[in-house]
Amino acid sequence: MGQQAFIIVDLQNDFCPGGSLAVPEGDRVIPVIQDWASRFQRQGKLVITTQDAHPADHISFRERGGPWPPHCVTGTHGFELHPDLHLLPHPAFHKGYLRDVDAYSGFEGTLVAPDGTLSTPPVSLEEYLRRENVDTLHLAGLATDYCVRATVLDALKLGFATTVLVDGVRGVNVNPNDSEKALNEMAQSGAKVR
Ligand code: VGL
Ligand code: ZN
Repeated sequence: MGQQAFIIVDLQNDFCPGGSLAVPEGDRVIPVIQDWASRFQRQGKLVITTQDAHPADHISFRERGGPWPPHCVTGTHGFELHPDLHLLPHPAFHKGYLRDVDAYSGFEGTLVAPDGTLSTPPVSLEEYLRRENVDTLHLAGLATDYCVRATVLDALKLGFATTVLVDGVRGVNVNPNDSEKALNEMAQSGAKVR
Protein backbone atom coordinates (compact mmCIF):
# COMPACT_ATOMS: atom_id res chain seq x y z
CA MET A 1 0.00 0.00 0.00
CA GLY A 2 1.44 3.34 -1.05
CA GLN A 3 1.15 6.82 0.35
CA GLN A 4 -1.82 9.16 0.10
CA ALA A 5 -1.74 12.74 -1.12
CA PHE A 6 -4.29 15.55 -0.98
CA ILE A 7 -4.18 17.74 -4.08
CA ILE A 8 -5.65 21.23 -3.84
CA VAL A 9 -6.45 22.44 -7.34
CA ASP A 10 -6.17 26.14 -8.24
CA LEU A 11 -7.58 27.67 -5.04
CA GLN A 12 -6.50 31.08 -6.33
CA ASN A 13 -7.91 34.56 -5.83
CA ASP A 14 -8.99 34.95 -9.47
CA PHE A 15 -11.26 31.90 -9.18
CA CYS A 16 -12.88 33.17 -5.96
CA PRO A 17 -15.57 35.87 -5.58
CA GLY A 18 -14.03 39.22 -6.53
CA GLY A 19 -11.56 37.57 -8.92
CA SER A 20 -11.45 38.00 -12.69
CA LEU A 21 -12.79 34.49 -13.40
CA ALA A 22 -14.79 34.02 -10.22
CA VAL A 23 -16.35 30.58 -9.74
CA PRO A 24 -19.76 30.94 -8.05
CA GLU A 25 -19.29 30.08 -4.34
CA GLY A 26 -15.62 29.39 -5.04
CA ASP A 27 -14.67 30.51 -1.54
CA ARG A 28 -17.12 28.05 0.05
CA VAL A 29 -14.62 25.25 -0.50
CA ILE A 30 -12.03 26.87 1.75
CA PRO A 31 -13.16 25.49 5.16
CA VAL A 32 -13.58 22.00 3.70
CA ILE A 33 -10.15 22.09 2.09
CA GLN A 34 -8.55 23.62 5.18
CA ASP A 35 -9.87 20.75 7.34
CA TRP A 36 -8.49 18.11 4.98
CA ALA A 37 -5.18 19.89 4.51
CA SER A 38 -4.64 20.41 8.24
CA ARG A 39 -5.46 16.79 9.00
CA PHE A 40 -3.18 15.50 6.25
CA GLN A 41 -0.28 17.72 7.25
CA ARG A 42 -0.73 16.85 10.94
CA GLN A 43 -0.51 13.18 9.99
CA GLY A 44 2.62 13.80 7.97
CA LYS A 45 0.82 13.06 4.71
CA LEU A 46 1.50 14.92 1.53
CA VAL A 47 -0.49 18.05 0.63
CA ILE A 48 0.14 19.45 -2.85
CA THR A 49 -1.17 22.61 -4.48
CA THR A 50 -1.57 23.38 -8.16
CA GLN A 51 -1.81 26.88 -9.60
CA ASP A 52 -2.87 28.22 -12.95
CA ALA A 53 0.15 30.35 -13.88
CA HIS A 54 -0.40 32.29 -17.09
CA PRO A 55 1.70 34.92 -18.86
CA ALA A 56 -0.16 38.22 -19.47
CA ASP A 57 -0.72 37.35 -23.15
CA HIS A 58 -1.82 33.75 -22.68
CA ILE A 59 -3.61 31.96 -25.53
CA SER A 60 -6.70 31.19 -23.38
CA PHE A 61 -7.43 34.92 -22.93
CA ARG A 62 -10.17 36.62 -24.99
CA GLU A 63 -7.78 39.15 -26.50
CA ARG A 64 -6.08 36.19 -28.17
CA GLY A 65 -9.32 34.51 -29.20
CA GLY A 66 -9.56 32.24 -26.16
CA PRO A 67 -12.63 31.62 -23.97
CA TRP A 68 -11.56 33.39 -20.78
CA PRO A 69 -10.93 36.84 -19.36
CA PRO A 70 -7.35 37.32 -18.26
CA HIS A 71 -6.82 35.37 -15.03
CA CYS A 72 -4.07 33.96 -12.82
CA VAL A 73 -1.31 35.99 -14.42
CA THR A 74 1.87 34.93 -12.65
CA GLY A 75 2.93 37.42 -10.01
CA THR A 76 -0.45 39.16 -9.67
CA HIS A 77 -2.77 39.04 -6.65
CA GLY A 78 -5.25 36.95 -8.67
CA PHE A 79 -2.59 34.30 -9.17
CA GLU A 80 -1.92 33.85 -5.44
CA LEU A 81 -3.57 31.11 -3.40
CA HIS A 82 -6.53 32.39 -1.37
CA PRO A 83 -5.17 34.04 1.79
CA ASP A 84 -7.58 32.15 4.08
CA LEU A 85 -5.87 28.88 3.21
CA HIS A 86 -3.09 28.19 5.70
CA LEU A 87 -0.66 25.46 4.77
CA LEU A 88 2.69 24.29 6.05
CA PRO A 89 5.41 24.27 3.39
CA HIS A 90 4.34 21.91 0.63
CA PRO A 91 5.14 21.12 -2.99
CA ALA A 92 3.47 23.38 -5.55
CA PHE A 93 2.95 22.80 -9.25
CA HIS A 94 2.39 25.50 -11.88
CA LYS A 95 0.65 24.90 -15.20
CA GLY A 96 -0.40 26.97 -18.20
CA TYR A 97 2.82 28.99 -18.14
CA LEU A 98 3.55 28.58 -21.87
CA ARG A 99 2.16 31.52 -23.87
CA ASP A 100 0.67 29.36 -26.64
CA VAL A 101 -0.48 26.25 -24.75
CA ASP A 102 -3.41 25.93 -22.33
CA ALA A 103 -3.23 23.30 -19.61
CA TYR A 104 -6.13 22.39 -17.33
CA SER A 105 -4.70 19.27 -15.73
CA GLY A 106 -2.36 19.45 -12.79
CA PHE A 107 -0.53 16.57 -14.47
CA GLU A 108 0.59 19.08 -17.11
CA GLY A 109 2.19 21.11 -14.33
CA THR A 110 5.81 21.48 -13.24
CA LEU A 111 7.16 21.50 -9.70
CA VAL A 112 8.10 24.92 -8.34
CA ALA A 113 11.58 25.22 -6.83
CA PRO A 114 12.18 26.90 -3.42
CA ASP A 115 13.06 30.19 -5.18
CA GLY A 116 9.67 30.24 -6.92
CA THR A 117 10.95 29.40 -10.39
CA LEU A 118 10.17 26.12 -12.13
CA SER A 119 12.39 23.22 -11.08
CA THR A 120 15.27 22.40 -13.42
CA PRO A 121 15.29 19.80 -14.66
CA PRO A 122 11.48 20.01 -14.68
CA VAL A 123 9.67 17.58 -12.37
CA SER A 124 6.14 16.64 -13.40
CA LEU A 125 3.36 15.88 -10.94
CA GLU A 126 3.35 12.22 -11.97
CA GLU A 127 7.11 11.93 -11.45
CA TYR A 128 6.83 13.57 -8.07
CA LEU A 129 4.00 11.29 -6.90
CA ARG A 130 5.76 8.14 -8.10
CA ARG A 131 8.96 9.19 -6.38
CA GLU A 132 7.01 9.66 -3.12
CA ASN A 133 5.38 6.25 -3.56
CA VAL A 134 1.89 7.81 -3.72
CA ASP A 135 -0.86 5.61 -5.11
CA THR A 136 -3.97 7.24 -3.64
CA LEU A 137 -5.19 10.78 -4.29
CA HIS A 138 -7.84 12.97 -2.72
CA LEU A 139 -8.72 16.05 -4.72
CA ALA A 140 -10.61 19.28 -4.17
CA GLY A 141 -10.51 22.82 -5.50
CA LEU A 142 -11.54 24.88 -8.51
CA ALA A 143 -13.01 24.51 -11.00
CA THR A 144 -15.01 21.25 -11.02
CA ASP A 145 -15.73 21.42 -14.76
CA TYR A 146 -12.21 22.42 -15.90
CA CYS A 147 -9.08 21.85 -13.88
CA VAL A 148 -10.50 19.47 -11.27
CA ARG A 149 -12.09 17.37 -14.02
CA ALA A 150 -8.93 17.28 -16.14
CA THR A 151 -6.69 16.47 -13.17
CA VAL A 152 -8.96 13.68 -11.92
CA LEU A 153 -9.33 12.08 -15.37
CA ASP A 154 -5.54 12.13 -15.83
CA ALA A 155 -5.02 10.68 -12.34
CA LEU A 156 -7.35 7.79 -13.16
CA LYS A 157 -5.66 7.14 -16.51
CA LEU A 158 -2.32 7.00 -14.68
CA GLY A 159 -3.73 4.43 -12.26
CA PHE A 160 -4.07 6.45 -9.06
CA ALA A 161 -6.97 5.53 -6.76
CA THR A 162 -8.78 8.85 -6.78
CA THR A 163 -11.44 10.44 -4.58
CA VAL A 164 -13.08 13.79 -5.29
CA LEU A 165 -14.44 15.69 -2.30
CA VAL A 166 -17.81 16.99 -3.53
CA ASP A 167 -18.09 19.65 -0.84
CA GLY A 168 -14.60 20.81 -1.70
CA VAL A 169 -15.22 21.62 -5.37
CA ARG A 170 -17.20 24.27 -7.28
CA GLY A 171 -17.58 24.80 -11.02
CA VAL A 172 -17.73 27.64 -13.53
CA ASN A 173 -20.91 26.24 -15.15
CA VAL A 174 -20.71 28.04 -18.48
CA ASN A 175 -23.67 25.72 -19.16
CA PRO A 176 -25.79 25.18 -16.04
CA ASN A 177 -25.12 21.43 -15.61
CA ASP A 178 -21.42 21.37 -16.44
CA SER A 179 -20.27 20.58 -12.90
CA GLU A 180 -22.82 17.81 -12.44
CA LYS A 181 -21.81 16.33 -15.79
CA ALA A 182 -18.14 16.56 -14.89
CA LEU A 183 -18.71 14.79 -11.56
CA ASN A 184 -20.66 12.02 -13.32
CA GLU A 185 -17.89 11.64 -15.87
CA MET A 186 -15.28 11.40 -13.11
CA ALA A 187 -17.37 8.78 -11.28
CA GLN A 188 -17.92 6.78 -14.46
CA SER A 189 -14.18 6.85 -15.11
CA GLY A 190 -13.55 5.28 -11.71
CA ALA A 191 -13.27 8.15 -9.24
CA LYS A 192 -14.96 7.95 -5.87
CA VAL A 193 -17.08 11.06 -5.49
CA ARG A 194 -17.93 11.63 -1.85
C1 VGL B 1 -9.40 26.95 -14.93
C2 VGL B 1 -10.57 28.04 -16.59
C3 VGL B 1 -9.40 28.59 -17.07
C4 VGL B 1 -9.43 26.06 -13.73
C5 VGL B 1 -8.22 27.47 -15.40
O1 VGL B 1 -8.52 26.16 -12.89
O2 VGL B 1 -10.38 25.27 -13.61
N1 VGL B 1 -10.57 27.23 -15.54
N2 VGL B 1 -8.24 28.30 -16.47
ZN1 ZN C 1 -6.43 29.34 -16.93
